[in-house]
Amino acid sequence: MGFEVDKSLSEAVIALGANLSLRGNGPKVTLEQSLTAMAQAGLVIRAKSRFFATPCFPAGAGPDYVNAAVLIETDLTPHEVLGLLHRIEHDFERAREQRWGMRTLDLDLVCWGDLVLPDDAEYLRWLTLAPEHQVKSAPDQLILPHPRLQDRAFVLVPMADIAPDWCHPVLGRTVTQMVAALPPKDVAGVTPL
Ligand code: PH2
Ligand code: MG
Ligand code: MG
Repeated sequence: MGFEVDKSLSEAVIALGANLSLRGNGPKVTLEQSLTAMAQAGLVIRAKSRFFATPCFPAGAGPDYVNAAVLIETDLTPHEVLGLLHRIEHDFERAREQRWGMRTLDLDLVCWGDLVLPDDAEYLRWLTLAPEHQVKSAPDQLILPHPRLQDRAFVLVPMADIAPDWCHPVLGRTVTQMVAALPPKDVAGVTPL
């Protein structure tokens, strides 16, 4: 019986980011506070990465970010967790204005075990979206794993702290392998605080 309870729990990774101060606090304090908010909302935080300073993407679009990642355990559904993350972002005065714009707090659900959402075909469409379209179109539904995960040192390097062996269900590569495939200067730019 105990096994059934365990099976209903899922492990997921949330990427945290911020590059604007809020209520007199810098991004690192905001990220710490958001972890408390997540725990209060019932997410069990199994592992927490270091905090990193990372150059803004796209380059020049704003101040450097602080990024981190956490491994959570929950019996909620991915959509329920997404709703909870949006509520916390809202509490931290996150305004959803500009794509890749500056932000007081960004909480992204980046993967959920080996789940692929919404389905394989739609996932592949987002995965292979040409860079010029990436700038303009944002998915209006939950896509898992995050379709740009493999490109971003500011997501993968923190993830390597907490889930180095997680294997991307479509690309078939572990976090460690995806970090190794990034341009070395991208990885070097992600510096522990
Ligand atoms: N998030 C973005 C856009 N650009 N750049 C860095 N360094 N870190 C981020 O978390 C980040 C970004 C959109 O969510
Ligand atoms: Mg986001
Ligand atoms: Mg983001």
